[in-house]
Amino acid sequence: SAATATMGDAPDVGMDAVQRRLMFEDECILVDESDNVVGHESKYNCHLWEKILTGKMLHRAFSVFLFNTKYELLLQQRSATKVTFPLVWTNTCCSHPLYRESELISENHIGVRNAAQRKLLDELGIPAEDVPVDQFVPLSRMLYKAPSDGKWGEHELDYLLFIVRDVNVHPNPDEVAEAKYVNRDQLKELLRKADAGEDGLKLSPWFRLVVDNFLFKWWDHVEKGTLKEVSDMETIHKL
Ligand code: DMA
Ligand code: MN
Repeated sequence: SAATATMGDAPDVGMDAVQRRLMFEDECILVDESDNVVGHESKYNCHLWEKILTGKMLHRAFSVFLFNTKYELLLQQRSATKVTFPLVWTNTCCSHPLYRESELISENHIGVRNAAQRKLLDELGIPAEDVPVDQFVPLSRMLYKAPSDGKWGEHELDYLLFIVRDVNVHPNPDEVAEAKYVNRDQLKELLRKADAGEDGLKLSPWFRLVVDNFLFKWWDHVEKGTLKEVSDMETIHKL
């Protein structure tokens, strides 16, 4: 309880109850740098910067980039109650495949696809039938590490999944402060504002890595319907 918490635990005292539950219920998949499963650990421990620095908390994650059929990209602003990276703007949906049978299936990346479908519903209210698992195009994997505020951070092996579909969106306020579609010019304007520190606008570090290394090149293939040609699930990009 708050009364018995030590000063060192002080940041957890104010942790949102919904996010706290997920921190202890979600069991993430620990991997090595080649993406072999080596164990599992609570979402809470996986995101403690002090533990990340030991090098033992690398876990599997995914990042969905959803485009409508006008080829606009759906972005979200994370809710103020997120423990890591609150209020930053980022790609459509991110989370972790969990240490459970349905999300550990490696064949055709089914486990990660199942997790993506689960979280698109949870975060954005997108019905599963609007995002059939076979419609995700896994494009690549990237490995990155990034501190958040205070004692939290990320160290992930992140599957980048693209999908082009018109969908129903009903954001869950526990997860998402705002959601909006952007075209390329609108995204460039967001990048400019974030770089200039205008409007207090912040982007997530993983979204920035994808933007800087891959996104605009892949966007061409979204428009041409040739995404599968640029898929490379053999390489793990260390960024
Ligand atoms: C974790 O996302 C995954 C990436 C790629 C940053 P998250 O913090 O949004 O996870 P969750 O939605 O499970 O809290
Ligand atoms: Mn993570």
